[in-house]
Amino acid sequence: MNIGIVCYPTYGGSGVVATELGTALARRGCRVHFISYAVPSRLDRFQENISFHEVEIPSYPLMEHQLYTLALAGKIIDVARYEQLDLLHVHYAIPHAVSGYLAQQVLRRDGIRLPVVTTLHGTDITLVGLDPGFHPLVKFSIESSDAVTSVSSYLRDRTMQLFTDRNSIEVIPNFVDTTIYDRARYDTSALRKQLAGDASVLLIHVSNFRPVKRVTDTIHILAAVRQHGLDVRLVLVGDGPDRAEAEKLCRSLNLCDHVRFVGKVMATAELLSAADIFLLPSQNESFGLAALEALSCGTPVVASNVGGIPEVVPHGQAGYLAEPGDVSRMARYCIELATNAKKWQRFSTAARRHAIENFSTERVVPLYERLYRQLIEQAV
Ligand code: GMT
Repeated sequence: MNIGIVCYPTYGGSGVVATELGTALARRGCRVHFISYAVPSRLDRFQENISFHEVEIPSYPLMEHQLYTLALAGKIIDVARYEQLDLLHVHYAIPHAVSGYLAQQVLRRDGIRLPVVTTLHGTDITLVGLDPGFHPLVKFSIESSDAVTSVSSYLRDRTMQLFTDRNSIEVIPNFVDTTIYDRARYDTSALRKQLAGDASVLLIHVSNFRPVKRVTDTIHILAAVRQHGLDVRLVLVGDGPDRAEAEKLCRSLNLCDHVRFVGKVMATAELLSAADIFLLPSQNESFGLAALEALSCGTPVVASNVGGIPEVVPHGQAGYLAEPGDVSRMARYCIELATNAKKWQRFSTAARRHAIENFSTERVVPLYERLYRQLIEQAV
C-alpha cells in the first residue's frame, strides 16, 4: 500500500502517533509519505519506505494570514497524483480533514479516487472544534471522510454527542513500541542518580505544558508527598505555555532543588524507566499517550479520572485515578506506591503486561491496515 499521512510535526500526541504509525507501516512494507509543514519531531532518521513532503506556504503582500489549509490541500493533490497514493490518512481534524476533503474532490474530477481516513485525537473535538466558526467544518469533514477513527471510546462518544450521529466511528487506540518502552532494556542507575541524587522516590511528568495538562498540580503533589516526610524529586519533561508558571511555583514553594525541568526530549523511554511514578493530572485527556508509554516501561501512573484515561490506566491495578485538581488524593496514592515496595512491584508488572496485551504496535497497527485495505478495495 502507498499511504499519505498528514499530521502536526510538533511535540504533541497526535503527531507522535502519526509518526509511529507511519514508521511501523513502513517497516511492514507500506510506502509512507508524510505531508506537513515541517519534519515530524519523531521522524529523526532516514528510513526505508518513508518520504517527507514539505508544505510550503506562499506569501503575497495582499495576504496578511498564511493559507495553510489551501497549501496543504495543494500538496496532497501533488503527492497523490505523482506518488500514486492509494489512501490518505489525516491526524487531527482541523484543518487536516478539510484539506483532505478538498484535495479528494479536486482529484475526483481527474478520475483519481483517494479515500480519506480521519483520526480524531482530542482537542480537535473537545476544544478547538467547538469554536462556533470551526464546528460546521469539523462536522462536515467527519461526515465526508471515508472512514473516521477515534483514539478512545470516550472520544467516539463525545464526537457523536457534539458533532454527528455518524455511527461508524471506529475506536482504534493509540499504541506503543513495547520493545523500546521497556525498563529491562536500560541501565538507568546513572541517569537516576543525575536526576534524583539519593532521593528515594522519583516522580515524572511528560507533556506539552498546555493549560489542559495542569502541570502545576504535579508540583503541588510533590509538595504534599514531601510533607509526608519522603525524600522525593520531580522531573518535568517537555515545554510549553505553562512552563514559566510552573517555574514560578517552584520558586514560591522553595522547591527548586527538588524539581528538574529537562525541556523537550524526543526519546523518553529511558527517562520513564528511571522514574517510580508517572503523573498525569490533566483537566481532560482523550487518551494520554505519555501515560501508556510509562505503563509500558513498568512505571505506575497516578492520573485524573477523566476522558479516555480510565481506558488506558486500570485504577487499582497499574495506577490510581482521582478527580482533576484533587492533588491531595493523588499525593496519597503516590505515598502508597512509594512506601509499599511489594505493591509498587505488582503495579509495575501489571502496567507492563497491560500495555503489551492491549496497546502494542503489533496488536494495533494491523487494525489500521485492515481499514485501509477495505477502503482501497471499495475505491477500485
Ligand atoms: O497535542 C496533540 O498533538 C494533540 C493533543 C490534543 O490536545 O488533541 O493530544 C491528544 O491526542 C493524543 C494522541 O492521540 C492523546 O494521547 C491526548 O490524550 C490528546 N489530548 C487531549 O485530549 C487533551
